[in-house]
Amino acid sequence: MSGPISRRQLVSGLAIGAGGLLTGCDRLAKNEAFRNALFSAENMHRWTQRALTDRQALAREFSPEDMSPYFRSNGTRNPGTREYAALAQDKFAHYRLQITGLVGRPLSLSLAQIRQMPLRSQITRHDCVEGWSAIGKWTGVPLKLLLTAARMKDRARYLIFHCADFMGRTPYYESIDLIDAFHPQTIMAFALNDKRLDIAHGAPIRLRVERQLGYKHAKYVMGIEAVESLSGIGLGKGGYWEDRAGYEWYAGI
Ligand SMILES: Nc1nc2c(c(=O)[nH]1)N[C@H]1C(S)=C(S)[C@@H](COP(=O)(O)O)O[C@H]1N2
Ligand SMILES: [Mo]
Repeated sequence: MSGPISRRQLVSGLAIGAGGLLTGCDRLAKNEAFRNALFSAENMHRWTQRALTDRQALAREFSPEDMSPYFRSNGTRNPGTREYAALAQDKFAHYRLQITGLVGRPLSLSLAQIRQMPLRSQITRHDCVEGWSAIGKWTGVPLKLLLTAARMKDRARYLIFHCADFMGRTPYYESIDLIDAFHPQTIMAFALNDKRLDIAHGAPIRLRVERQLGYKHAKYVMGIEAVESLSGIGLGKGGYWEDRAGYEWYAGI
């Protein structure tokens, strides 16, 4: 049901489809009276304002004293493929982040190039569905700068993050919509707690999408692809865990 939202709609503040942001209300909406009141013209306006503001709100940021002494690692701790081992061996000097799909100018960026872009650091709490949290400082380039540099097309609705690791034979991947892609705290992070990202935490670069749960934060990102639809990618549900275990595609916290 999630309604895709274009960048143009976002910018002009018209980003509200019939579905998407109202998903949580399906059950209540079956009650006719409730539904009529809820979807009356004036309430619709209030609702949509509210839903949009909620999605664009910032995740809490912490101070250095709050940082966890130990930041767990979860899922893949080393992709273990020959390709990845070769990249890791020379400290990712030959790594290139590919930005492809619905873009006017596909990019292939080295870590040195990425580090020269305007950067952002944020101390945030990572929450894993498996029941643990950790507070850490992440540094990286805002995703929106990469998308602007690649001249993402108006037709794009989602960003796919292609990862270097496999679960069994299936590659890990994730996806987000444009609200999260342009969110100021959404960064491609190459440092954790002021050190180069280590292999366990997703070296050389990983997504931080601070309003969502841990599994959305793709590690070992090799490519970012702008697409119109999630169908045809993996099993079409927008992520490895969404495809295989029925995890929510939008894992808001
Ligand atoms: N490529 C990839 N990204 C991934 C995973 C993974 O197994 N492979 N695990 C996810 C899960 S469930 C969590 S909680 C976080 C863990 O990040 P960390 O290892 O840096 O703590 O990464 C997420 N991103
Ligand atoms: Mo997780």
